[in-house]
Amino acid sequence: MKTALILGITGQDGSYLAELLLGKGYDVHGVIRRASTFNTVRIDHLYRDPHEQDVRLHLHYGDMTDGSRLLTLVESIQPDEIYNLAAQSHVRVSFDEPTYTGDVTGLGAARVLEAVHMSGLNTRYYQASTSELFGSAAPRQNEETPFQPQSPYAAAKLYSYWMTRLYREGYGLFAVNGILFNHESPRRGETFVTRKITRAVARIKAGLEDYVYMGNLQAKRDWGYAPEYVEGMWRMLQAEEPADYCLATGQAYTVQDFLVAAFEHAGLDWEKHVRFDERYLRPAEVDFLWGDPSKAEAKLNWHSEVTPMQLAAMMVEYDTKALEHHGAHYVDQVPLAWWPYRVEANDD
Ligand code: NAP
Ligand code: F7E
Repeated sequence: MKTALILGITGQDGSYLAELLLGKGYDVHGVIRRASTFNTVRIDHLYRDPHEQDVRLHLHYGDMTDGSRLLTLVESIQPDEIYNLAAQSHVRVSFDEPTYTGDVTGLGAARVLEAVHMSGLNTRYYQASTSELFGSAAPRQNEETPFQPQSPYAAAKLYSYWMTRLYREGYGLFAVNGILFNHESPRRGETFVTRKITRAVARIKAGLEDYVYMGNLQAKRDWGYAPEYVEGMWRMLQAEEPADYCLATGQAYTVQDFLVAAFEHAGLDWEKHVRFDERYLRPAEVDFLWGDPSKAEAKLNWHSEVTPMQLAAMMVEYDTKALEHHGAHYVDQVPLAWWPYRVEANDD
């Protein structure tokens, strides 16, 4: 049985990855942050009382800013694989909190890499790199495209990308960068654009709200389905040699395309309900991310199935059901386990 340590286990990707690894028989350790309220809603369905027999999910308090704690965890858990998914991951917020983002998202990765190096273990390391690294570089982007970051978040991720390569090339660590294009799901954080739209559609449809206020609708993104992307992360760590890979659907749409599809799926006219608010603009924008996943397809046999437009429909369905089942005030606390892991592939 292998042992994995997931940093960022309470996030969208961390929760799907924990499910995937538990399903494969791993012992899974996850780091959670101490908070005054419970912040484990995405993994509550996986949690079992530690007093029971054969529990394989273990949670530990820790923080990416606390290097000594990270070293203690690595040395005591002795993981075969570490997935570093922990980050202040919101691009717009990174302009408000640039140095905090640099500390957690950039230096945090260096702390984990150094902990692995100091421990002398043969742990394999996955770094959650991002298509935001490409920034203003012209599409389609792949592993050879030069980076042109456009935000404090992307600059922090650029540092963690290069530290991962440095520990691979300098110290021989099995350390890889997954350069993932946007990936979404019903578990997506509520302030990222897809989930903001699908939650708003559900609430407008239910008569709870009339309008949603949006920023730049002309940005283009390549949106995939998060459970498929965590499978790709795992495949990167099972490869014979460490290497960096892009994961993407290869399809790009504007924010407006996604928005129109979401409203139409609910039978609503988007133009009656969408208003502009400049507070959602960014000091620098990433206009066009469109990924080329050929390398991952050829070397990892990884393929995306769910298209961006199917994703829009799926997320509207989820948010609508969540409102019906749990009411307006409980929409963020619905159990997520019942949502199907995979959807049937339909035409757009
Ligand atoms: P997410 O939902 O925002 O989850 C981020 C995770 O990091 C959460 O578990 C969060 O804990 C944890 N975290 C934040 N600050 C921390 C700190 N100081 N110490 C310890 N943990 C901390 O992000 P995601 O969408 O799952 O993405 C996973 C990773 O992939 C992130 O690194 C993100 O930057 C990167 N990425 C995401 C995408 C995408 O489209 N989703 C694309 C490319 C790369 P709390 O729950 O306590 O906040
Ligand atoms: O914005 C535009 C916004 O916040 C997408 C993170 O997971 O993916 C994510 O970063 C686009 C941008 O994601 C609103 O200006 C318009 O052009 O959903 P988002 P992101 O910035 O692409 C990358 C790959 C990551 O690595 C990040 O961690 O949508 N947009 N109006 C809006 N965006 C938001 N959030 N809210 C709006 O009202």
